[in-house]
Amino acid sequence: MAQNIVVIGSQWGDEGKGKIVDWLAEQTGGVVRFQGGHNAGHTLVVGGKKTVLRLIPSGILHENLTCYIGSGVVVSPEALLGEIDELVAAGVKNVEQRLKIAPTCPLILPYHIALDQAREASRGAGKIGTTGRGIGPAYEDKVARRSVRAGDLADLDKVAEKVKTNLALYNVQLKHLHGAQTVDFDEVMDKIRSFRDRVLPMLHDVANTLYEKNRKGEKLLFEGAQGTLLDIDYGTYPFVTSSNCLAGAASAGAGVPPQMLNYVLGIVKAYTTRVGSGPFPTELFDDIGAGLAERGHEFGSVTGRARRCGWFDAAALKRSIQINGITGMCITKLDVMDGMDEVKICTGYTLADGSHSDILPFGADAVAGCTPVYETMAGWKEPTFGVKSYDKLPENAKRYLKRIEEVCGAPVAMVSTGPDREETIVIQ
Ligand code: 2SA
Ligand code: MG
Repeated sequence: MAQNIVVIGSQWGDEGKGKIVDWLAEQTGGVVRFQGGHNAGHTLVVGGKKTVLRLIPSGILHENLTCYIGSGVVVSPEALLGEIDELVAAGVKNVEQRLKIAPTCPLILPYHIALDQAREASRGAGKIGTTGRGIGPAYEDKVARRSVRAGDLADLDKVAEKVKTNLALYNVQLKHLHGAQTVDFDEVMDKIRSFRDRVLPMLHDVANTLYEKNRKGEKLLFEGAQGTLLDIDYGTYPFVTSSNCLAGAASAGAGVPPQMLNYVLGIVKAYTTRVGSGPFPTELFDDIGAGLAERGHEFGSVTGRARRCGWFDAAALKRSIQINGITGMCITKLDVMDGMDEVKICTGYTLADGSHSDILPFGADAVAGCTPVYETMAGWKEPTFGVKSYDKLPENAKRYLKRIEEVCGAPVAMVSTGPDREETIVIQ
């Protein structure tokens, strides 16, 4: 029987999903993105060569594999074509032919980007720290039922009508609410005309193809973006992204029945990072945090922003394991913790009212009131970098992984010990 895997971020994103998706993709009949947009930054290293994917699924480097963008993704045609051109320039073959996009995907157009950036500027100190890619406004249009969807590109008159209506609404906001530059109708339409002929041939009934592939026994890989704690419903709202980043979102976002999601692989960084604003209970402001940032090269792969670093938060992971139904965890970047004298795991919090919780609460205000309760363990001096079998890991690293399993309540199925495809340990 086919076993389809959903790969999701279990923390605040940047857990290393891209590498794992690329690694697992080989044995599948397709990789599917189901939410987010080009705010994602999925880094793959193959044979020492680094590729950062933003919108295109992390299976595209496998030359015979078809990749799918499901309806839950907001698509910037400009970013998409730019990314395709970069891949082709790097020698990846038939990218455009191997990419299938659901016609129901809402498009990100220039006014979404203008709004995202103008709103962030107006928020001042309360800014969310968005990637400025227009993601939030594009999802707003979807929910408000006024998106220009990919399939609309077939009818330029219809597109023009929608763009006109949307600009009437947004230019007032841009000008009067934010004192920002308005967006010109003709410029938007010129842009749409410039990418239309390349986008239309990629449109495809993704839901039907995935269903049929599954029926024939082909395995599918669903690739999440961002992470559970950035989920629009269950994350540290309002410091979240504008989509559901949970495993369950793969069903609606790809257009497949939930029974098709057989295994949920939660990607879990061995410590914690966050980029953008919002509460982060285990954040470190000292040399230990700076050391993790430096050794882990913790900079946003889309925006280049420095990521905040902290200890492993098992109480946050517990939440993530419950709401995603994580079957197994893949622990990444364990090597970044090599050489530390001691390591800490947050097992719960003292809440603002003095009570104790062993699971992360919902929403930014409650999370901001969490003071972490730590367990301290001895670190390991021996390098784990590039280790390819579990037995060869240092004893203290194994103890750390075991303790994570116990506190979080899910098994460690894989360990990643370096950025390259090969630097991966499979446990079960
Ligand atoms: P947005 O742009 O509306 O989705 O931003 C809202 C919040 O979601 C966070 N967010 C991310 N967090 C981690 N990684 C992301 N992708 C890039 C990366 C980010 C980058 O892989 O490094 O390059 O800066 C990502 N995308 C969105 C964002 O920081 C806001 O907190
Ligand atoms: Mg990333």
